[in-house]
Amino acid sequence: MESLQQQKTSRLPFELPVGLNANVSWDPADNGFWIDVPRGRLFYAPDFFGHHYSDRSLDYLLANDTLDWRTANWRDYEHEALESVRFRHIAWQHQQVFIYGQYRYQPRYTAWHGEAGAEYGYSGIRLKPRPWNACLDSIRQRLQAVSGTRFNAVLLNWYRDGRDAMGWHADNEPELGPRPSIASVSFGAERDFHLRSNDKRWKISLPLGHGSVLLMQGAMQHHWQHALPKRLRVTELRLNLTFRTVLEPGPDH
Ligand SMILES: O=C(O)CCC(=O)C(=O)O
Repeated sequence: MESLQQQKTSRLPFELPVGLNANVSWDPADNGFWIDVPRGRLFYAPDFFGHHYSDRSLDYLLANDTLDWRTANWRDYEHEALESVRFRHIAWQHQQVFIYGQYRYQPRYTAWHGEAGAEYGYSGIRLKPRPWNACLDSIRQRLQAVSGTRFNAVLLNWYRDGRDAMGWHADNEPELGPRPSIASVSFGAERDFHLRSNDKRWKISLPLGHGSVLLMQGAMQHHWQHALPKRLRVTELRLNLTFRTVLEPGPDH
């Protein structure tokens, strides 16, 4: 008979498409599943960081000298208004990106931290890193151990509620190299995360909750896309941190 702990851990808490032929193995040391998919590899750990660590991380990442992040209506701080909030540890911004021929505000707030020189660009913006801090560095160390990758930068995304989202894309910018290893950490509200193969044959939907980790490795960014769809029933905020390795300055540097 399986113990309760085994029952909890040995079954993937979401469905993989029939016929995908994914190879799934439970990794007790890191408390997650390694999932080999065609042309890519995932590691999924729904409870990688415990509640205490995850709660403290949320507090740290949103700490500011202006208001209480738990009760503030963050939609009142869109655009330049976000600059009136004095954040202590993270340089949160409401960025405009160039899409479909015009600049538009992103449906989320963002920040970019990392080593000096780890510059990154997408959709017409160029990000210069703010330095590491205690919380980001602590998370980075844990992710480096599980992924075997040395990360030198992190993109932070703050979804104010379920209206904020991210469309289909791949993290395949030249400065991330031919096989980018991406480590994604989520704190706050649980949201669905979608993956689809570039030929649209396969689609995977998985939940990313408070303290979860998802690694995307191998050639995944060149053969799969991912997205965070809107979920209008979600009223709580969520932070997502994707740790990356920037290899060299990009072409439009
Ligand atoms: O919020 C998420 O889980 C997705 C973030 C993402 O796709 C990205 O940073 O490239």
